[in-house]
Amino acid sequence: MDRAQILARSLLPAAIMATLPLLATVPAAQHRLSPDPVGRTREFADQPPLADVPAAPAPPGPELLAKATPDECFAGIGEPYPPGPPCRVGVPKVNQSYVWGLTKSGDQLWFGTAPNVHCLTLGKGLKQTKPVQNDDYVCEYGESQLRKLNPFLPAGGGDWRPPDVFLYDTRTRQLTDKGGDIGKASPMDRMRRNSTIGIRAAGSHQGVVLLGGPALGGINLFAFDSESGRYLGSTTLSDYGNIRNFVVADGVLYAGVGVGLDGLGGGAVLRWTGSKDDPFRFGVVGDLPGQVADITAHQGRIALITWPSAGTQGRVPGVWLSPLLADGEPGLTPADADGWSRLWDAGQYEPDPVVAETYGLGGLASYGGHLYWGTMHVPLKATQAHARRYTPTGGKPDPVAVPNTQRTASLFRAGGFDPECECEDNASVELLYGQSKLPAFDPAANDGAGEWRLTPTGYTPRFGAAGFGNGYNNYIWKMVVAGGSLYVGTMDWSYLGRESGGGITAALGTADASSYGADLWAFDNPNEPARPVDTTGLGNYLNYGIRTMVADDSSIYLGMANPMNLRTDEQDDVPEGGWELIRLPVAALDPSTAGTGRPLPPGGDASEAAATGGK
Ligand SMILES: [Ca+2]
Ligand SMILES: [Ca+2]
Ligand SMILES: [Ca+2]
Repeated sequence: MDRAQILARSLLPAAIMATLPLLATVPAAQHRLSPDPVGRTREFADQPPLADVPAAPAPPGPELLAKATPDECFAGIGEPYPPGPPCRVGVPKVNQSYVWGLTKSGDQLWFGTAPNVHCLTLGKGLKQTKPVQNDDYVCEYGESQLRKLNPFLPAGGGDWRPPDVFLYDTRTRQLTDKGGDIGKASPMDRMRRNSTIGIRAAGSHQGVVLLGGPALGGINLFAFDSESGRYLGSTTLSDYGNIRNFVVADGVLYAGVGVGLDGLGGGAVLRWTGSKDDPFRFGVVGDLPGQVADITAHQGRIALITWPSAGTQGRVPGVWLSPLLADGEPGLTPADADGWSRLWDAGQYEPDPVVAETYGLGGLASYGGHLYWGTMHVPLKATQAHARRYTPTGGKPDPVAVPNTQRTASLFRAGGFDPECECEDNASVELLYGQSKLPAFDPAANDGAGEWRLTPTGYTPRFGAAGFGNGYNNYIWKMVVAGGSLYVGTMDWSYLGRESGGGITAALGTADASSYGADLWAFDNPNEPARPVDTTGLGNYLNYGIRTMVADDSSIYLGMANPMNLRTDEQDDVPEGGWELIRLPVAALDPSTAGTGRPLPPGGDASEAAATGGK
């Protein structure tokens, strides 16, 4: 056991560690950082440096800037990991699967990764911990070497590895590993990095970059000086259990967090009051009933969406608005913490109350005077919740629960805000892509045997069906406004779900091989349907999701989710697994017709449609 492991064990009683959701240990000794500082590029990446790209005509498609490289050799479930890569024994494996936190500071992109999230989600969220191996990925769970080293580690966390931290300079096109700086600073810094599930959030302000994620006993935060690149230190905020997004509004940096383990204690909004000299100062300016997922500025306020926590019944995720930033002292202050109002919740759309509690809300953006958000659905999570509620003693399972509980991501917006009001029930909510009816279970029907009924949601979609018409688009995951358009990134699990059959196919249709991979859609103005920008993972159909996006005047930078940890053969005709950082040039639209929204045509006021379409 190395020094950090001893330290971790001495600091944290095994009883506490065993209750932690995922990891309870420190570094896998075999973990190593990318040997290739620039990453590989694809054919389409053969372009001049950004500064030399002409403004017009619009440059071509996606460009791979950086990608995870294999970090381990794999010789079979439960087998020791052979030395390498390169691997004389076994095959190369790429453990880092998501760009989980991404922020832009000047020309720099700072990001952190997360390991084997697909395995962790199945293991923790769905309690599926039977080891699985196929051509795409392996989840070892309780058979992993990490678990053998630390038997108190929950099996669901066996595929965890310490996350990476990188800096990509868009001007010099250099990728620099910054995770090593953390490890070198002190044993405590190293222990924090090596006890962080993944770097799930990143933000930057006033020359300070903050990267953080859920960890042992709280959230861990790491700070860098964005001007010098110098590592500034780390801290653990033990009151919180999760952190997903930062936002800068009116010159102030805010973060949304979950209180307690997995947000079981609700959520909070933190205002950063730090500096380079003292980077970890925060005040609580929002007190929410659910853990905070995404957060954005909207019409003089902060808007956010919440997520459910495991085991919290009756806490349906919602959309919340802060008091006006300009009221009283500049920005949000602790006096605003109890002043947030709920704009909407998933129970206003989803007719089945058990399914509603399993919704996540994902993607959040302010565009054309409207607030946009989407829904997120972990496959089979609602099926499990249904079984837990109605057959808790392991009775006969509902044979049609699978098709009736699957959901595809829906996309909403709210408009018609009166900026002077307190906003509860004031804005009109409109469904853009979704369903007018969904199955809901009535447990009292059939003399208590229960019955599923197709039930009105109360909404009529303005533009189209859920998932932009693709049943396997299960997350609206991230949104960003760039070049006058609103870009919406999804998770599309059709590749993973292609052989599901049965109830999945009945609910979502047959997976379409021509659209494997994450979708990116764009609204060019608030009044027309979105157009598909790319529906095949931006050059790699194993990229099942667009997890993070940031933008500047000419480009969107996309952090991709790709958990196919055994897809490392560069000679075969299948693309490779592991996270990707991609640049997509955006053609700037005419600012007179977009950006803040094209002027509405006479009689075409979006809020009128919302008044008739929403509830
Ligand atoms: Ca204020
Ligand atoms: Ca797709
Ligand atoms: Ca390949």
